[in-house]
Amino acid sequence: MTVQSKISSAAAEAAGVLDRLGVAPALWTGGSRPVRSPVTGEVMAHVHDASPAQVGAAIEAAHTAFLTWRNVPAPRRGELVRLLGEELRAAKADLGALVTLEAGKVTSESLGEVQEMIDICDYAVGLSRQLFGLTVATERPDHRMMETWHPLGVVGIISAFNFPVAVWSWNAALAFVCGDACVWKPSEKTPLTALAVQALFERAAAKFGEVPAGLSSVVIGGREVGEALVDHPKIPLVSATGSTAMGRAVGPRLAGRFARALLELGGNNAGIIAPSADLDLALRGVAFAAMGTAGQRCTTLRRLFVHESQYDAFVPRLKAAYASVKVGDPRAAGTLVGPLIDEPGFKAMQQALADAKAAGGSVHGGDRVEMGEAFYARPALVEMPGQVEVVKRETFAPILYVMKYRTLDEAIALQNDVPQGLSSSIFTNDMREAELFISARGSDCGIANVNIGPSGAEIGGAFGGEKETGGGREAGSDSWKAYMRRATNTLNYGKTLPLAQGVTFDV
Ligand code: UN1
Repeated sequence: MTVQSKISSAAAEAAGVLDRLGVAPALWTGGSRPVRSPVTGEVMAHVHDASPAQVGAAIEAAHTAFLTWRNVPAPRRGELVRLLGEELRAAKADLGALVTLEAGKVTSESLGEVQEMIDICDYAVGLSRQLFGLTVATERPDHRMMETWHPLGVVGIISAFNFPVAVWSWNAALAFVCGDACVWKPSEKTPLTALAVQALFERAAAKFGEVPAGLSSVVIGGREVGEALVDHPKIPLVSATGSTAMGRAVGPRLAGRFARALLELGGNNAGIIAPSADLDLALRGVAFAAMGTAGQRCTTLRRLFVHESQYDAFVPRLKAAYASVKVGDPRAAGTLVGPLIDEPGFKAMQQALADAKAAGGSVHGGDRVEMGEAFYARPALVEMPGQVEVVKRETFAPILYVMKYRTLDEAIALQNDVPQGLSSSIFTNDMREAELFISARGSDCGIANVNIGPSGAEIGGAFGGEKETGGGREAGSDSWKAYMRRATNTLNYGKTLPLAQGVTFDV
């Protein structure tokens, strides 16, 4: 197949998928913003940026929708999310194909991303009957004290290209059952999947029958659209996923107006291969975590600390896996590593490799794989003499820095000695090492795993990290609390008015 015929097939495939998913052609043709497929480099569509007036109108409509939606009983709100999950199940193959075309993920990972959406919908449906607060013992007779959780308002969602649809669903599925409305600014690089998800939401809403207009909307555009969400007084919570630089801009602006920020920023995730590690298992865990999604997950494994006793047994096997992995069209069977998102992504990778070399690293792989206008690269394994500056910085590309360690305390200190704190893992069969790693003096990350890599989390746990990762928690556990406001209620069913702390105030 020539490059040209591959290109046209990508654009044609996108058109077919958008049509089947019910996205009106007017939404993805004739606009000023071209949408390129990283698979072929070809322009697939031209979407329309939202004007400031349109963004404002979407937020106002969402706020009006919220005023109605908050009165709908939560289990009934769950029914909308159940219907959304059904639409996603029916559209899984098509939406997965569009994720591949727009974000460049291999088919299995794109389907996994849609599955993650389905999973969070199922989770949110159950949650819609469990948004409970505590009843607390009160010090006063004939009193009751309790907490109630109420809908919060409009949630602004800013998402990144690498999980173009799942991240929206982690936020939106919870927000909808919590009684909130959502306005979504997808990455400029992946607006088509957002339009497709909005079309599926509208199908679910039509089946539900009484969803207020504007409960969910998509606003496409650049930084200024994100800023409009961040600055709008009718948005009490912005959930933003992306770079630490983005978070640094968003966080203080939200703080300035006392709005909530749920930040999901950079990761620089490590793995430790301990003396007792099962090397077969570790090899598979490291390969997926470091090379999967072409190194473009926030949870991607970027730093590997191998015990000196295992280095010569493990690292050559890992190098062989790097050399054998199939890089290419993510739609093709057998491909494990698809393209980088774009040219700046490829250049950042090459720059990091040059910096690593200059710092004494020995680079294996990392070369460009020629595929027309698109940017494919072989994943790179870099043996480093130590954890120098380039290793401490997050480069969103398939680069794994490998280093030796002697003691576990040293490995844990190295793993924690980066600005980011998202995910981490240890491969060990020593129970003491495993427990130490996840203890208070172990990993300082929001996610700490044993005998699995740092990526590929399930939705049931709270997802997020510490330090420059931003501190936010999304998806499972009690993450839903970010999308609601808590009221503490004290009720007096007696005939006297005892004051707390024994205070007297007799009039
Ligand atoms: C991200 O990389 O932006 O744990 C999110 C994982 C996925 C989510 C990653 N469930 O790798």
